[in-house]
Amino acid sequence: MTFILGILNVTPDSFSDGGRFDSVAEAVAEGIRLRDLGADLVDVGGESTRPGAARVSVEEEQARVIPVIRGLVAARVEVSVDTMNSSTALAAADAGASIINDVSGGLADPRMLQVIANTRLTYIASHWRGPSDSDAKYGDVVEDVRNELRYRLAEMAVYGIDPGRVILDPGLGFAKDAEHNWQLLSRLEELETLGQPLLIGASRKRFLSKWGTSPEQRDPATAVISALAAQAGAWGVRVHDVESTRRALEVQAAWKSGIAR
Ligand code: PMM
Repeated sequence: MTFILGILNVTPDSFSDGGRFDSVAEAVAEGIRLRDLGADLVDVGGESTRPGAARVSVEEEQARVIPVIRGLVAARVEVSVDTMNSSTALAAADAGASIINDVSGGLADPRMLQVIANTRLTYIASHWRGPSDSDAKYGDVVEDVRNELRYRLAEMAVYGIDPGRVILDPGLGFAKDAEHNWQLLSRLEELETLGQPLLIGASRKRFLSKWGTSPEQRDPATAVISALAAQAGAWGVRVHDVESTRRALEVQAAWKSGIAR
């Protein structure tokens, strides 16, 4: 089974759905809607991680996400928090989040891995090379990403983080151009040799612009990637449009098992 993480960005500047919510109640209602549509987890983010986005203060980030996480947890929605900040990770854990999703894989905040070690939560660590697009230089991108993720795992081990609760993510679009992203997707099995579950975050990203000029128009391409990622054994997919991905995963499951449930 492949998990669906439904994206709930409570940021004014995220590229695809920023600035949609005027209140905590609206954001919580949207998270519940994503769960009801089939999201296994709702991934709450308060700081746009899009390359080149302005950083917000940790206080501002927490003011955005913590009340929403509390509201979702009260409604029995499983929550992951999309943050690069250890203090936000800690506050989210206190508020009831079950997963910390860190696009920097522990590189942005030197205290993150210690917090992950202490909280014992599941940790999603992405491949990352810094906040800008300018580091997209690779020999063989799949080899390089695999080696850099392996190095992150080794660092986690230093903190005593059990690999059994670590999910890895190739970080599509983070210091990667379209060709890099497609290489990573088409050779996903090489990343699987790291022995960790994999999360794929392709939803509405610019490398899909060939199949949709606006972010929403990229949802069909995103759903196809969800199905193919599932077929390749991915642990999860992080998407904006939960419904189309849920349907795609149902079709993939029928294909794989020979039974439509
Ligand atoms: N991409 C974005 C944000 N968070 N988290 C994970 N684990 N993987 C991703 O690929 C990822 C992420 C950027 O997209 P957004 O602005 O639509 O949230």
